[in-house]
Amino acid sequence: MRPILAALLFAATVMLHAAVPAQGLRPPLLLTGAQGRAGADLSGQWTYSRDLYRTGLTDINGWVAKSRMQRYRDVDVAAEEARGGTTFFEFDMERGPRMAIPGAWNAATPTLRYYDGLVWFQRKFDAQPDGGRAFLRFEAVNYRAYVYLNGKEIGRHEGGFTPFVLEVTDVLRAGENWLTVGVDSTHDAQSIPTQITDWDLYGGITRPVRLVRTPATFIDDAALALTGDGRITGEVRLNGPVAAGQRVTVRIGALACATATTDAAGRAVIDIKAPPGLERWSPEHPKLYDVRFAAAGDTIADRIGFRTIAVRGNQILLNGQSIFLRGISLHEEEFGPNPARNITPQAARALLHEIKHGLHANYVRLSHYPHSEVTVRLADEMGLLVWSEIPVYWTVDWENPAVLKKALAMQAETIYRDRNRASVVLWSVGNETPVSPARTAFHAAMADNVRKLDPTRLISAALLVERQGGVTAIRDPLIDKLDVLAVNTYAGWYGDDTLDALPGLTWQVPADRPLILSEFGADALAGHHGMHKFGEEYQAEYYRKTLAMAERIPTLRGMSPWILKDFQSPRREHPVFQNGWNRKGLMSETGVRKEAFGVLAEYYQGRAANRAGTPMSVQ
Ligand code: GCB
Repeated sequence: MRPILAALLFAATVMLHAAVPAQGLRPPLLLTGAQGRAGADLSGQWTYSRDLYRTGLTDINGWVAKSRMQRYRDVDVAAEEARGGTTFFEFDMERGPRMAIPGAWNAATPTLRYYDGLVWFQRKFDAQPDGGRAFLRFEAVNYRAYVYLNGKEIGRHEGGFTPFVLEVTDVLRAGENWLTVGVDSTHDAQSIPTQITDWDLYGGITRPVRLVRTPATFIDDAALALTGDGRITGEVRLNGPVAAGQRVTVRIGALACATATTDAAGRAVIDIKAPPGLERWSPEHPKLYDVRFAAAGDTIADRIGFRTIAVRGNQILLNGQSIFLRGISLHEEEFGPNPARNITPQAARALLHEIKHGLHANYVRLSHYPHSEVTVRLADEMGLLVWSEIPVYWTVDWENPAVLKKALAMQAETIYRDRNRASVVLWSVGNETPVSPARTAFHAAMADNVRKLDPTRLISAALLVERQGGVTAIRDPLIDKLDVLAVNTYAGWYGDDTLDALPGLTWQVPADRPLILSEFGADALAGHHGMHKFGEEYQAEYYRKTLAMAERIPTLRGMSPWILKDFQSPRREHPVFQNGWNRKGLMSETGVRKEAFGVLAEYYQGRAANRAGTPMSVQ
């Protein structure tokens, strides 16, 4: 495209996207700290009913769904049938098969392995009125959720990896309640991501669902962060009839206590000088404080670490000190032959333990979507810095303002969920998106929005690179919006480079910006040996040579090679080596370390002992 035309198109798309309001992205309800509140965990056995043609939502010809198909109806099918008469049903949630929730249906039964569509889930639970308010909080439903309680629709949500909260105070009844959720895993040209990715479908209610009880006026959200100029700032938001004019108290361990008063909107601003004894959170010293927020008779607790993250020239500074990010990428998949994306504390710990103590890493890229809250909290506790991203991956519908709106909403849901997590230092706004004016405007709108929502963290994106001969360069106008540049590079795996050529490749990157290799990797089948593709020795040598190449990039400040563990992907169907698994893991799906694991572990051990940013030799 001619440059002038491209510039005009870019300007037009920026204007188009500028029409999307940056305000109002705060989810209406957050229930920060929900896990510690009264209520009930609705995990367990739910019944389900497949609905490939979506007849429970819409009938043929676009007509209203037939009542005999509406899975969410508040009806005892067996009792109705016993009564006889003309009525009949083509479902019965009560007598349907059962599935453990949370967990993806693809792992639950072979008949659902590649099912991509609508499934209805139902679970009954008992409740008693307590004079307060009641909510349902879903940590993640992949990809669209239609939620009904006692036959009434209470809300919908789109986006497979972020939480949402629905109020059910007026629908909840004393005694037995019927919760029905339609889960549609289908992605389309306007979804995020679209239909094709390099990971598995994982449809379902993949994270916990909780019934949460609160007083009439309650603390909906509370956040605190350490600023670069030595202050602890944040906010507390109340929701309810007496939210305004309330005294708010915030206690940070035994170290500090701050007070403030809510304004007419129920919001109080916290801003105190960081107490002198405040210990900074870092991977080596992951200090978390017990923080209690109290207002209007309500209390919530959190465990919060305090640290600063900044960029100066081509350095990344954690608590003012230059740091090298010794990382690895991770998909949300537990170890085992048939993962269900059910990230229990044990499953998360097994993964992060390998990263922290096996690889000697201090950083993890949680790709390619927001991971479970369990994982992010554990990263706080164990001391791992986190890159967080939403699945604006490869190509989405860049020109469509409705899609941008979805991306902004997902990003906001992630930021509001995780802004108390000291581990999260980088928000990424995209992965390997091909440069075009519309795409750059889309990402620019995302980056501007992230900056507004969270000025305390850094912005990045995993960019594509351009290769000319032996020279790799970043030619992407998006870099103006980023704090940290990041690129994915696969020379020596994809393409024609021999491994011996890798250390000689040169990089043309800005001298005054920090760079991260957000991905590099090669497939190997655990136990398969040889200096050829899919052999463990080839993968190990690929790592040695790529690390040697990386050492020659003077602005390199970190890396997150692809990837800790083999993961399921319908794109990968070599019948000998892959069988539905992307084999770029340093470990097999069941946790067997490949030879390359040791190469990276040794490199990181050396790096950890070395001063940050100093190049070191690779054997
Ligand atoms: C990439 C993608 C990642 C893929 C990987 C691969 O660049 O970001 O999602 O899985 O390459 O294995 O090709």
